[in-house]
Amino acid sequence: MQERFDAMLGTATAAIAAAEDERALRDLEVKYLGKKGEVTALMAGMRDVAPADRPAFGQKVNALRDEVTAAIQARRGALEEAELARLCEDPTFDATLPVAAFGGSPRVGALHPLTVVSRHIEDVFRAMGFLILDYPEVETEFFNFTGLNIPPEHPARDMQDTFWLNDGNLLRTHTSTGQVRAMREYGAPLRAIFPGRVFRYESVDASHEHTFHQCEGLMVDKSVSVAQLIHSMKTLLSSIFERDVTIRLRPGYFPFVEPGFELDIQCQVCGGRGCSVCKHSGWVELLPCGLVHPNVLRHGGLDPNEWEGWAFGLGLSRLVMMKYQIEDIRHLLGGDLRFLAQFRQG
Ligand code: FA5
Repeated sequence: MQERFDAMLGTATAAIAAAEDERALRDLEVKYLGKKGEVTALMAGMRDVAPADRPAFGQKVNALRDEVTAAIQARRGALEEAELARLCEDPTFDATLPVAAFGGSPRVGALHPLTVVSRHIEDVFRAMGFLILDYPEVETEFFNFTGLNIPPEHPARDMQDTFWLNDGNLLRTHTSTGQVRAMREYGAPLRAIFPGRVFRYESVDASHEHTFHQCEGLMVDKSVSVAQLIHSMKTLLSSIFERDVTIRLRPGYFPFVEPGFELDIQCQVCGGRGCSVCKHSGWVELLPCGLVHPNVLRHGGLDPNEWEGWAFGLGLSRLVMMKYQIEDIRHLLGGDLRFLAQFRQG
């Protein structure tokens, strides 16, 4: 019996060592280790062996199978190395080409959920005649604070902890920076949204990031109303959630609006029962808004006796969390591809 096994091992290892490519190696793998392979057939012959000899027989077949497997692996490694060496010598080989060029399937990327929702918002507002504007992330103190009726020493500056830069500029703490910029750039009447990234020096938890996204909206016209504002917000939120959502308005203080409101949305992650996202309150603060303060219109170069405006500052990151039931804001910018792959469409 031992001679028979040795002979088979000898033939198999010689053939494996001589295999010139992966295809030949795979044929040998099937020939010896496949379901109907020669080593597998030996195991099937166990029933013809005397019961007392079966354990020894089984061990020998296993050892033979292990040796053949090891020989195949070694040869496969050698073939791969040789192929790599050949490619490295080949001046036409481009290591940056997608895997598909070599017959594999390329990893398909996905739009980030923030991009998906941001584009959705842009579509809704574009249909209502709004411009989509993009303003700098590094801002002057004027556009972030003073122009928004928050002069130096005003306590409201402490409402948003700020990353100050050495040159006196700052990382914008909100997208409201676009309000005065847009008024100066386009005058009135004006309808615009400015989605973008904002930064705050604050501690991070499930619903707070130091870097997150907002989308500001601004409408300036001869006569505007809170009813219009609420209608636009309802239109937006129903479109995003593809159903009627429950919202509530509370009075809110922001120096750049008067009156100011906080629009909360019932937590879509827990359905209002309470979870880490809504801090167990059932509501998520999503969208402060209000009528533009006359001083802000003035800073924008507009006469408050002639023009009125409303504005909102949507917490885009929180909206994305609500829409996709993401329980922790840190997933959004965490860069984990397993998280992002879940948003692949099609
Ligand atoms: C503002 O940023 C105002 N500029 C909004 C505004 C615009 C008011 C126009 C009136 C008129 P606030 O600091 O509350 O307000 O932030 C707005 C939204 O951003 C919040 O409702 C919340 O959804 C989101 N947000 C605030 N801080 C964070 C944070 N650390 N992480 C994630 N989202 C946040």
